[in-house]
Amino acid sequence: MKAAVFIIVGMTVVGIVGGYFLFRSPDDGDTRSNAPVVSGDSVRTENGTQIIHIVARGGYSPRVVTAQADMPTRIEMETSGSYDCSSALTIPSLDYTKQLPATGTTIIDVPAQSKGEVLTGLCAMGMYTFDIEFV
Ligand SMILES: [Cu+2]
Repeated sequence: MKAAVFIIVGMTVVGIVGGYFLFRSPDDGDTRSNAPVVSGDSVRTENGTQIIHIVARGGYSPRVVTAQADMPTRIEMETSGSYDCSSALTIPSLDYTKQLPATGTTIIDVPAQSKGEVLTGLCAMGMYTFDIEFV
C-alpha cells in the first residue's frame, strides 16, 4: 500500500515537471533579451544591396532572418554596450571572425548567396547564434 502511494506521488511530480517543460515556450529560457526570434524589419534594400541589421547584445536579434538569394548583401552588426561574448563574432562560412566594438556598427560584406544557403553567425563560445536564410 505504501509503495502504491509512493508511485502515485512520484508520477504526479513527474507530470507537473514534465508539463512545465512541455508547455513553456522555448524562448522562456532566454531571459537575456526580449528579442524577436524572427523579424521582417531587419532587412532593407539600399541601391541594390540588401542590408541585414542584427543587434549583438546578450545574444543576437533577430535570431533568424530571411533574406533574398543572389543579391549583394551586407550585414550591419549593431553593438550597444555589448560587453558579453556576443561581440566576439564568428561567421564560419565566410571565414569571418571579429571582436566587435562594445558600441558601434560593423559592416560585413557578404557575397551573393544562392537559394537555400544559410549563413550562421555565432559568438566565440557558440552559445548564441543567428541564422540568415537565403530564399
Ligand atoms: Cu558566447
